[in-house]
Amino acid sequence: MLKVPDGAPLSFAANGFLLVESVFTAEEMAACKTAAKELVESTSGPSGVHVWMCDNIPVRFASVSRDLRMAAILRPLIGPRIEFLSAKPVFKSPSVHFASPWHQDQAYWGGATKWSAWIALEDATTENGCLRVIPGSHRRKRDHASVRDARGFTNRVSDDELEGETIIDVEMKQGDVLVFHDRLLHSSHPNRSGRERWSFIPTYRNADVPDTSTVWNTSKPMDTPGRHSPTQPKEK
Ligand SMILES: O=C(O)CCC(=O)C(=O)O
Repeated sequence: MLKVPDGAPLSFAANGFLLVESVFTAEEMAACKTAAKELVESTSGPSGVHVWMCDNIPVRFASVSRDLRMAAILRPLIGPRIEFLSAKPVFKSPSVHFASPWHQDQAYWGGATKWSAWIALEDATTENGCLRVIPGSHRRKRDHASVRDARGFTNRVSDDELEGETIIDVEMKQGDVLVFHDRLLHSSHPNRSGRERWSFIPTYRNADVPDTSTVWNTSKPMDTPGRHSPTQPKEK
């Protein structure tokens, strides 16, 4: 039974993120990891981020993104009419030793607020590259430097600019979900575990709020009768 924390909207408004534990089962997450490895491991660049738009996302991952449990978590935060936009399997290879740099997703997207959900396909720890966040940082847009190197993530906030900020390491168990605002400053630890680390990050917006972002020209309503259940995927 899904347990959304009491006071979720207030906590999200204050912090810019919300952790919900035990949303998906170990079997669901293991099946997603196996599928993600087959589909994108060989094509993931050093950043490990692969993007699927909502009209070309494999069914298993569309189902997780639009699952009723996700809708139950997101509705109190976003409102009744949610649009699913896109999703990213994120692979931290054991042979890539750098951290994902600090950034706000809005620096890439612009436009109206988006909400993303970092879904732990396996346990995420400080050793294998869990997410790091700065509570309350969603209240202010930060300047990002434009950087082009082998690490990907072309918009970055440097570590020096974050002196004095409170940084939280978000260790998560397989199946936990961290919802976060697109202005939340986040990064992740390098993967020093010697093993891979997989996560999956769908992104959403409020269908009732006009959005000037040009990143998406497709979206799907969260609630579509007859969509697939993640426990009975039709295909990858
Ligand atoms: O999962 C990670 O390591 C970081 C991913 C990330 O920050 C992003 O895709 O915006």
